Amino acid sequence: ALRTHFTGEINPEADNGQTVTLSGWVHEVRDLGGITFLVLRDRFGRAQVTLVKKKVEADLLETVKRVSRESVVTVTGTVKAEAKAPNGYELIPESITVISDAESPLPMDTTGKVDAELDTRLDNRFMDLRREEQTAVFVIRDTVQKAIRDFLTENKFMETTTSKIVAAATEGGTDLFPISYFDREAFLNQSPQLFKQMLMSAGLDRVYEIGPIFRAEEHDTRKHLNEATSIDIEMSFADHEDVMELLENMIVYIYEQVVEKCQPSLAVLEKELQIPKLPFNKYTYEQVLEIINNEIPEIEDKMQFGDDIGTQAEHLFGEYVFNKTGESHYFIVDWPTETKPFYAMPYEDRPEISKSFDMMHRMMELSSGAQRIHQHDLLVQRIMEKGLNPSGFDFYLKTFKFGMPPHGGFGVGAERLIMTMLELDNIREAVLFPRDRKRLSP
Ligand code: ATP
Ligand code: AMO
Repeated sequence: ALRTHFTGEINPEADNGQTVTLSGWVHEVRDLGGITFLVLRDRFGRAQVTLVKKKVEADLLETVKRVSRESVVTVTGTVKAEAKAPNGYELIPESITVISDAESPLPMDTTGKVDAELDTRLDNRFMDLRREEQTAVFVIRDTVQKAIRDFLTENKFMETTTSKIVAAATEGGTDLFPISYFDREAFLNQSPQLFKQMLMSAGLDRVYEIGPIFRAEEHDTRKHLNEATSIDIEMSFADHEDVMELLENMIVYIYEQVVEKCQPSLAVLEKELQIPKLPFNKYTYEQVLEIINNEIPEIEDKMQFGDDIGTQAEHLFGEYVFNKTGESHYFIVDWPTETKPFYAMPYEDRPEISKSFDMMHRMMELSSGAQRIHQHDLLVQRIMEKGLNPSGFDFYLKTFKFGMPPHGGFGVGAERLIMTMLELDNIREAVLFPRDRKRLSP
């Protein structure tokens, strides 16, 4: 076998004296004269292979001295408990095979001793991901996505997959990527919004999707991607309050699972997670305006009803909430109907505000959601008021004419969730192969 164990699976006491085979990358070779160490690295950590000059076969030592850093090797040897070694054990080798040589110089440093620029790292992402801090981010992301699936399955949600090639915009008309679709124009989908609502009419009742969304955002920021991953849910016979309750419970469950399952990765990143407290604080849009206008003097321009909450205001308000409550997560609810997409449900008694929310993290917006309009005629009216042509939405509007339950849902950006959880400086750190204004490869 090319491998009997991962490095992290070996128990110094229980496996002492056992013969095992490890495979991985040459993290480093330290030649101290009388003793040479080869540090082998795999996804789960590192193992020290120890070669004592007087005791080891000459050709084994020769192989180790010649092998270049980051080459792929297989080592079979005996486990020896050793308190001085990284995980409390070392491997006394019987055979060492170099399976694939790494050229030198390497395109970037993987030891963390040299700080590479983000661009260099992304250009050489395969190599960058060999750094344990980078591996840790994606180990945690894997746990987060599993936690979401478990949580939603437990709450009777069905995982669905909808098309990414579409004919219409959902989140406003400006930020679409057009593609050619035979002799017609089509677009990459900005959100599964219309599909997930149509599935409510189809009777699937509770659906979710974790999939790509495409947004032709022109700006180059630390929190925008042109291809992001959205965690979308839609639920029937529910209002915006039900949806918010599900969302805050989901976020807490995710944090709990990461704390429970990802301690080694959190330690690598030197992070201690604080599990958010339930229920999340709620501020109405109008309360936010009042606080911004009266209690946050750094914001010079007074805000008026209908204004969007800009980046600076969002940030300073996040600090305000954190200082007041000690919590990073909170909701802003009851947004002006005009600031939200056409599908958000206006309040019956105050149609200028809607049953909508943003879930915020101190650093940025994490999620938007709402109760949706489920009445056909009102929806048509809202589409027209947005300056859109209802005939482009026939396939969607039709599903509102033959029995549509009241429903609501949300979308959470997976990368923003990871970024805020791990306090990453740049959203690109949370994507394997990010797409931004300048980057189309790798
Ligand atoms: P030993 O008596 O175990 O051979 P040493 O103290 O005589 O060790 P060297 O053999 O020259 O020293 O080792 C050089 C360095 O490597 C020392 O700093 C030592 O602490 C360290 N070292 C020795 N053995 C191990 C081991 N098995 N794992 C990790 N570090 C070790
Ligand atoms: P919205 O447009 O707010 O809502 O998107 C939902 C969430 O997706 C993430 N997100 C992004 N992340 C990185 N880069 C981007 N360019 C980007 N754009 C969006 C954010 C955001 O909060 N259909 C609604 C959701 C719903 O109502 O169910 C929607 O798409 O975290």
